[in-house]
Amino acid sequence: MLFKGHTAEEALAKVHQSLGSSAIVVQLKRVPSAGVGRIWGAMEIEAWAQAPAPLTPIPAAADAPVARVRSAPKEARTMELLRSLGLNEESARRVHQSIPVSGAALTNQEACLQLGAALLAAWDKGTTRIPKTPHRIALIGAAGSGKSIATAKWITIESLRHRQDCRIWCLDGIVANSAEFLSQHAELLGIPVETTWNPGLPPCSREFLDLPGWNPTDPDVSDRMANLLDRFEPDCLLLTLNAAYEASILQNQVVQFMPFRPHGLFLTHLDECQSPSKVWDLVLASGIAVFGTSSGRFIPGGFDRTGGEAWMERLFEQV
Ligand SMILES: Nc1nc2c(ncn2[C@@H]2O[C@H](COP(=O)(O)OP(=O)(O)OP(=O)(O)O)[C@@H](O)[C@H]2O)c(=O)[nH]1
Ligand SMILES: [Mg+2]
Repeated sequence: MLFKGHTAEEALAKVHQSLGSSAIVVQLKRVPSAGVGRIWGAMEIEAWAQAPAPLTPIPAAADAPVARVRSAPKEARTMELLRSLGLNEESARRVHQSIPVSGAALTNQEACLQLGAALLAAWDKGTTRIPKTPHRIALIGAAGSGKSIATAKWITIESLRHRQDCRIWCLDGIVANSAEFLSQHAELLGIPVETTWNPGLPPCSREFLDLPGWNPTDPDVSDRMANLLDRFEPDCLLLTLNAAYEASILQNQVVQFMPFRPHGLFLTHLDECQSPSKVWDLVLASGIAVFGTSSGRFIPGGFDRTGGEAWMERLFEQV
């Protein structure tokens, strides 16, 4: 049977409502919306699902609850698969918990589909605060994470490919913003660069804020940055992470920058590391999705907006 929803979560809720929590999703794909949303490119999720095969009773141990014994084959296969995907224990636990408990024994393919659906649902949930077309963009993160290079790529694309009028604010934190190359690059493109905050300027269709990186454990510098962000009022605030860093360092940066309430993640240095499990670990831990990626120093090359499906395919290619 076919079920549709605006998000994977919504489509799956309909599947479970109609076929029960042990329904097996056999295919999940994103398709152009059937309604008027198609005009502006809206997408929806199609889920093909079937009712589970009737259970063959499994003799239960005298002291074990029946439901647990019945779900054991599925539980074991799902956890086994999650580990083989390279996700860390915390992510595996989160994904596992989000899959409805079912007594049906699953084939590998069915278990993969259940997992894929759960991962996409988590990704979609993490995109709710990311606008489709951002207007006021700020990349924040630790020093040297690749914010200014990514911003230079982004303004080039907005200005030359999309013909948008852009402005860039290159502001100092407590330390001076040393991204000279960004100002020079913007000037080459004819994009105005502001180095002091001036709210009286007429708005542009795309405004970018470039700040030097900082360590959020320093309260003074964090206050200053929070103040600048409050004034700029970004509709797209992205925590920028160097994907080539150790997973534990990245997880730590996510925790430290969460109080700034980023809308999404932006990953740089994809030319040096493309580990899909690392990306999923970050999305699952932060609860926010990856808005885009940047790979390499060359401007404007290697700037991409990839969605959850692409990262899911990369994850499953490893198995
Ligand atoms: N290989 C590679 N190098 C990169 C990438 N992005 C940035 N870099 C390099 O990383 C260094 C830091 O990049 P920036 O864009 O200046 O980093 P930043 O986050 O703006 O740094 P601060 O403003 O000092 O916090 C530079 O030497 C860049 O050339 C990337 O995707 N791949
Ligand atoms: Mg910079």
